[in-house]
Amino acid sequence: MRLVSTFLVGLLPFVCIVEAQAEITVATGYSEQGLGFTFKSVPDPVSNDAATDAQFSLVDGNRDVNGGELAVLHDGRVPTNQDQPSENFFFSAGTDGGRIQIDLGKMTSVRQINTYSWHGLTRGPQVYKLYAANGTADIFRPAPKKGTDPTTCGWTLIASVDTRPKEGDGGGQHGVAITNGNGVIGKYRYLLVDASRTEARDPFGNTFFSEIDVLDADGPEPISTVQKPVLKTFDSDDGNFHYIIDVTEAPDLAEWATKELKQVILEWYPKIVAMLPSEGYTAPSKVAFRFRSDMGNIPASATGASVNLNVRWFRGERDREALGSVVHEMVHVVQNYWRPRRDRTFAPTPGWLTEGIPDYIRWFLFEPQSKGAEITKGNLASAKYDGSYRVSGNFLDWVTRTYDKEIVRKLNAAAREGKYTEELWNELTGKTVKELGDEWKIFHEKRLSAK
Ligand SMILES: [Ca+2]
Ligand SMILES: [Zn+2]
Repeated sequence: MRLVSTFLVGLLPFVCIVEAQAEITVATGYSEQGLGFTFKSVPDPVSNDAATDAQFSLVDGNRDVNGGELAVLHDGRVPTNQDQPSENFFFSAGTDGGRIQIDLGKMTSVRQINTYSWHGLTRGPQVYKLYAANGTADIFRPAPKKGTDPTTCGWTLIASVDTRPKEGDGGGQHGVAITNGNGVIGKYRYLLVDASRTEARDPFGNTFFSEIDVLDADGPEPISTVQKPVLKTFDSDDGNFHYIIDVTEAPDLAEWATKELKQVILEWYPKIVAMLPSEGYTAPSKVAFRFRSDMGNIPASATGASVNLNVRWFRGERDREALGSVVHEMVHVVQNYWRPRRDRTFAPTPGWLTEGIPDYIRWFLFEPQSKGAEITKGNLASAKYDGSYRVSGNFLDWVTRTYDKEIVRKLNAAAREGKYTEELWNELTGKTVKELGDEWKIFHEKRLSAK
């Protein structure tokens, strides 16, 4: 007993010193689907903080020219979807991060530092060390390159941040809030962000940094200018699937989206998942559908577990092709052929099959009554089995009915596992794909001339 007391007493002064220096807290927030940078423990990004008018400069590393300039880090704006390179700053592909210096212009009572990022894959999480300096020490060097420990030249290490999950690639929105209890972190003029890549398995490990906010204890009340997204969320009845429809950019389509679109998602996403299984594979359980007005002439697209819907096109097609196109994109989400892979022996799937499977499911299972993928006298001459989209969809329908009811499931499993080869057609039907293509064409020629 006595021994313990002595031990505690002996330790106390040491504990006090540590506490007096700093009690830095790093809070993190994460949202896989991207819920408008709204986190429990991390405040909203703001546009009137001490970083807004600060000078950002590159100390080390190269900016990826596919992304935005350093200015996007303090423009008060955050991306509106997970793949918006121009709204993020990130270091060059294949490099290991770099260093960014922030000059606040004057000594500032730094109360809080918040950083935000968003990407669907490994470029979502943040890995960096944050240093601060007042810049008055004789040994102070404002721009220490990688390889130089900033604490040896007038900088103080404030925090080490790593928001990578234990498992998975961490795609989604990440927020980090660095604070010091209820007090200030310190009086500083300079900050140094020493960023590392999140992984080195492929060249794409550098974080998509969206915004860095520095809150001044003596500054104005922070104003969030982030446009809060209008999200319709719902789950499947069995609770296995979670969906978001983001109608922020299409309020006029909200009612249609929450009735007809929602109905199709609820019915067809689980159906497609069940239709396209493969060993050890779990399809995404959270899927986001976002109306976007920056898609040019692309009606709809899919990346990861996100489906993008072109607002203008959906306005025109809502009573025509809209729902079918969403079914097509949901098939891409389930196909998941683009998962990041370490295995270089992975055989790529030809584009005509990647697009033929979604169009087969769309035109022959979801909306057969629309007869949108028919071979007619008008298109017969140019029809080829690998003509992609609805022509290949028609070919897959014919092979399914003629040779193997399960062939689409088998082709998909092979494609997802990187094992697709033309040889597979022989194994499954006893014919080469070209022979099948010829037979399919003759079938349609006969059918059409008999009319
Ligand atoms: Ca920004
Ligand atoms: Zn497609």
